[in-house]
Amino acid sequence: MAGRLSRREIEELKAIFERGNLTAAAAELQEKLESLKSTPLDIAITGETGAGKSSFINAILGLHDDDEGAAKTGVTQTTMEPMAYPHPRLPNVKLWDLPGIGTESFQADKYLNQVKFNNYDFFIIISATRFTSHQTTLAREIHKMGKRFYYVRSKVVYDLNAEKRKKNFNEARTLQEIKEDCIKNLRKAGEASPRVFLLCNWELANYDFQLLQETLENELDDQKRHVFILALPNISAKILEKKKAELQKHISEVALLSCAIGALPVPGLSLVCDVAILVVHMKSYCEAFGLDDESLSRLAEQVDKPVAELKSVIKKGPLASAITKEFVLTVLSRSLCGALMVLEFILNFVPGLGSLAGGGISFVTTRYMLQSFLDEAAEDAQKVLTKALEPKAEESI
Ligand SMILES: Nc1nc2c(ncn2[C@@H]2O[C@H](COP(=O)(O)OP(=O)(O)O)[C@@H](O)[C@H]2O)c(=O)[nH]1
Ligand SMILES: [Mg+2]
Repeated sequence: MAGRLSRREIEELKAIFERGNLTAAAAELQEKLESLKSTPLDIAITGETGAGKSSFINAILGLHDDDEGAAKTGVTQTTMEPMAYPHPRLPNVKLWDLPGIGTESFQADKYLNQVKFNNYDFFIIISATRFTSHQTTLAREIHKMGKRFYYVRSKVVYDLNAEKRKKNFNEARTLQEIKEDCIKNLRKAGEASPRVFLLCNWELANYDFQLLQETLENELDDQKRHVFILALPNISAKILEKKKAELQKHISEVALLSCAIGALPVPGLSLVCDVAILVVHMKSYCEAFGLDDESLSRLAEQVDKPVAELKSVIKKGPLASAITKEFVLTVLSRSLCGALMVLEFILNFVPGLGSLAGGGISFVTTRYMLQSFLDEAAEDAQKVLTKALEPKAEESI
């Protein structure tokens, strides 16, 4: 049952009320949720000029090369200053376009000091060609400085196209050979377990992007993983599912906050609940899934389909901009019945919770509302993705 509370939730709910100090509990929860939102994640992108660093940054940020806030591609950066590209929705997530490593005078240790290596969570070395000595010294130096790096071989389509001319061409084998060559070279540079990923910046849904993303996720701590997942471009059903799971993890904290701040009665309804909290979180769910005008227009442009066509499959919820207090009140009155059923279930099955009265109701309502909204938004997002990836309808002559 969607509304079923876990033992942990019940314990947390009880603890808040037993402690009696709701203001302190609210402040604590607020701080926890805020710190999650403001967790910084700084990813350094380095490699030779022309390797595809700027294109990779745009692909991760879900931006077109010409979009505002996108990294300029096809231009040589002449300064030694790293350029920050904040995520369009999560400004604490930044991709750093580092200066190219190709110059003759390149010295890895100097370079790393100049770009302030300690500011980054990890490095991604991008290469579009065979392994070079600059890459080797850079990899070795990053390792020596105690930082992690991932090696990305971009533009693999070029390699595949070149190999295709040969008689016994086999795509999987060619990719494997490129990868093994990179691994061998990184081992020579002293990296015991090199992590190598082949990809094309224009086709992130293919090749090793998913593997790269999963490897990064596994190697980040909980808070950084949360922001990393939410920052991912909505290019696959799997990413959408992960976002949903990540948002779901924090619903009960938001619901606890709603009850701890001593939620007010909702006008016109026999309910207590913090409508403002619902507005903020529902909006952020939509934005995480790209269910906002800006993201949909960008997606429409990328897949060359009218935005109305993508919007036509959104059946459940409104877009981020339409989530207002009034909207939430309408949904609340509609789902009042569902929330109360859940409440009744809890009061009957969890002895001792009945006394929580208003706070308990607020917890249950908030949790129920967020859960149903998250389910619906995720469903809409999957439909939009399917529509976007569908082959274009034959144009009539
Ligand atoms: N085919 C292909 N071209 C790419 C890829 N990534 C970048 N490019 C192109 O390679 C050129 C250099 O890319 P850019 O991102 O500016 O490289 P940077 O100098 O490392 O920032 C540009 O013309 C890009 O459009 C890729 O994965 N595949
Ligand atoms: Mg560049």
